[in-house]
Amino acid sequence: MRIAVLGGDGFVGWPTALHLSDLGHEVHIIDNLSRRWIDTELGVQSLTPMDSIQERCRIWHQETGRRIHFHLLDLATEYERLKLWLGESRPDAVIHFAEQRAAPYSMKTDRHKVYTVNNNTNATHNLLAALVETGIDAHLVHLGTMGVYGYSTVGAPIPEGYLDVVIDTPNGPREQQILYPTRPGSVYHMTKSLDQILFQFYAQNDGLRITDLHQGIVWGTHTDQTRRHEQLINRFDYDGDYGTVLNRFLIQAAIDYPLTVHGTGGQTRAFIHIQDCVRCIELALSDAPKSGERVRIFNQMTETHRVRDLAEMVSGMTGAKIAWLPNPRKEADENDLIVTNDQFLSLGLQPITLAEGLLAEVVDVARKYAHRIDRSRVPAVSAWTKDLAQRVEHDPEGKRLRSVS
Ligand code: USQ
Repeated sequence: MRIAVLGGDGFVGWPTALHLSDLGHEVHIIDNLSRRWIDTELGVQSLTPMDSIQERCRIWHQETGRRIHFHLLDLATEYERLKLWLGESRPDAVIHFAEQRAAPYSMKTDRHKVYTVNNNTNATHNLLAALVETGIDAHLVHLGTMGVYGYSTVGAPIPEGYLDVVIDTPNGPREQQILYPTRPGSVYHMTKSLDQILFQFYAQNDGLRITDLHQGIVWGTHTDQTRRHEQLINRFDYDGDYGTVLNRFLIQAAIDYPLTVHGTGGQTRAFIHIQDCVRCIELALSDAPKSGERVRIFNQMTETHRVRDLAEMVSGMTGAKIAWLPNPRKEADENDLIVTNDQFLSLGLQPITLAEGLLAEVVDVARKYAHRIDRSRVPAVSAWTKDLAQRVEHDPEGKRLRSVS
């Protein structure tokens, strides 16, 4: 297949591009390199040293003989170029990762909220409009998030996209399936909720074939392909905006930084290893909906964990201390989470679990590159509201001199 990977320079996009190229597909990365610009804005860098996208593609060709093509294009602002590219290249599948993906970044300031909404919503809508206009029958696979549903305790499993409801009508009760209600907990998660509605409309109005993957928090860094050469290495974010919770705990342990648990750490979240992410995308590609069918929605996660249990596990493995910090986010202190993922299991996914010792591998990555960590970028200081900003802990290590009078 000819596959366009939009956002193919990112944390999940890059290993996906490699995985699909390895399977023999013709892969085209489309990316505006915004993630690299955001690193510059924030004054941080990936824990792992990343080469330019062109160099990464060159090394992949050198190692495998396969070519990955790179196109510098901004989906959100360059609609005409996008349409032209799609019309000329006519991909069989389009995988859409090209959105700003950090909840804390999306909540930093009003400017970051505006950027995240403009970028994510326009990117998705431009793509949908261009697919209709060019008449391409490509299967669109979108990286969505479990977080569209929010994280209050429901007491029942979260189904894969659709909820059976019974509606009282004048003629008696009627059964229906509706999109599972969204309840996003950040501006970023809100944009992914808006995406769902855009997909629903374009699938029903224009017969676009769409799969939406509701992914959990990704952990790990290597996949089979990124391991092949040091210069193919994946990015690894550890800073307070882009680092995700388990990867952050692992690098914190590696540099003897207290594990930054928000609140009581009672938040339960869905997780998936990066190797399973790329496998799930392969599986989703092999099971495309037909034109006229509703959007196919998968829960792309393999296990759920409570944040404090993860902190205690990493602490037990490494001896790291735990810092219990005021939560900068507006989220439930404690929640349960039950998620169904039957569709991927039935397609043959064999999940990699935390228990398999892979955590140690990530600690090794963290130790190897620990010299690249800027400790001042570790605290998560982006607050969800002005009130919460008052009590954000900027110094989890307790190193700053404090007044005693
Ligand atoms: N947390 C801590 N300490 C930290 C960092 C986070 O206790 O140092 C807590 C947060 O308060 C939150 C939980 O850990 O309760 C998860 O935070 P996260 O930063 O790991 O994940 P999140 O902001 O939800 O976003 C990440 C990805 C996003 C993806 C999402 C999947 O950045 O792109 O959509 O995970 S999900 O969480 O299932 O919505």
